[in-house]
Amino acid sequence: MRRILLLGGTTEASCLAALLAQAGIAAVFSYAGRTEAPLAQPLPTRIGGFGGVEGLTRYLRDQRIGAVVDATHPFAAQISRNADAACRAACVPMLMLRRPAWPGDPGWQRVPDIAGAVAALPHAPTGVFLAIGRQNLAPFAALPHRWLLRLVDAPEAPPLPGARVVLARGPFSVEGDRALMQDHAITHLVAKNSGGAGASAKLEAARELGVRVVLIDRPAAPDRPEVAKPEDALDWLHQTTPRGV
Ligand code: 3Y8
Ligand code: NAP
Repeated sequence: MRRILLLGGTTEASCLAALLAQAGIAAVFSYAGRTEAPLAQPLPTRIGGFGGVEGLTRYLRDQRIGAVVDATHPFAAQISRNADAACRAACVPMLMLRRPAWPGDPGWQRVPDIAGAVAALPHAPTGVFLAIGRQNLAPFAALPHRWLLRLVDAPEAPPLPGARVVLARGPFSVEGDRALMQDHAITHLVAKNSGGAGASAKLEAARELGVRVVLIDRPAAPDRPEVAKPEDALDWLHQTTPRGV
């Protein structure tokens, strides 16, 4: 039986890890190592990059990986491109486990990328909740707003001038996000169209408060079979890996 590589870092990846462990299926869970103390998984876990396409291809061959499930976040576009290329090179089947994007809401302003989100914000100073993590904050620095940031780990230096930082790891609640935005007199929310339940609370809270939402569309995904539910990924593994999994 050949092992499964599960590229994780999302709620769906954690759910699939539990299903694989319960089924006694040989699998390895992979984190990028973005956070100091990622959630423990019920599978053998590796943390850190593979070293690009070449490193991942070598990993697939050396570890005799039988199939890859890319359950990374919709905005983790680089790892998905790399996995697509490495799986082609190593002739390993690959499935995307990806939750559907949130459907449009007339009250939301959809933008294609971070630059679009910067351009969508007002010029006059106001309270803005940037709930997009830590990696894409620099482009907002030129704007005069009162920033509220939510990060997983404490930043070494203030990520934006005058920013208030909340340290929290989702999934989040509507009540919690509503109170957070009220306490900080937020008028605008910037979010990624991550989809899923783990990040949607802020959108519901914003709707209730009349906070304007700027929603960043997700990048294109590789052309691979895709499922939205962890149990459908398990079915795919049974059908795809020789002698079942
Ligand atoms: C390291 C693993 C689980 C997974 C939980 C999901 C839900 C909570 C919502 C807000 C939005 C944001 C951010 C977010 C969410 C889940 C999921 C999801 C958004 C952890 C995790 C890792 C990361 C990396 C981190 C990024 C950041 C993004 C915070 C673990 C908790 C904003 C994305 O400090 C940093 O460098 C953080 C970086 C990539 C985006 C960014 O660009 O900064 N996720 N998030 C994974 C790894 O090392 O491979 O630490 O336990 C996972 C989760 N984050 O099993 O319960 O499934 O989406 N993560 C976004 O969606 O906008 C928070 O605050 O409202
Ligand atoms: P990314 O930009 O797509 O990938 C950048 C590099 O990080 C990859 O080329 C790879 O390094 C490494 N990498 C990414 N995910 C990995 C994984 N699961 N296992 C091993 N290496 C990985 O990734 P990102 O957007 O920084 O996201 C990193 C992690 O955070 C992912 O696990 C993702 O699921 C999770 N996450 C991201 C977001 C988000 O908004 N981006 C939200 C929630 C969770 P090498 O080239 O060296 O192999």
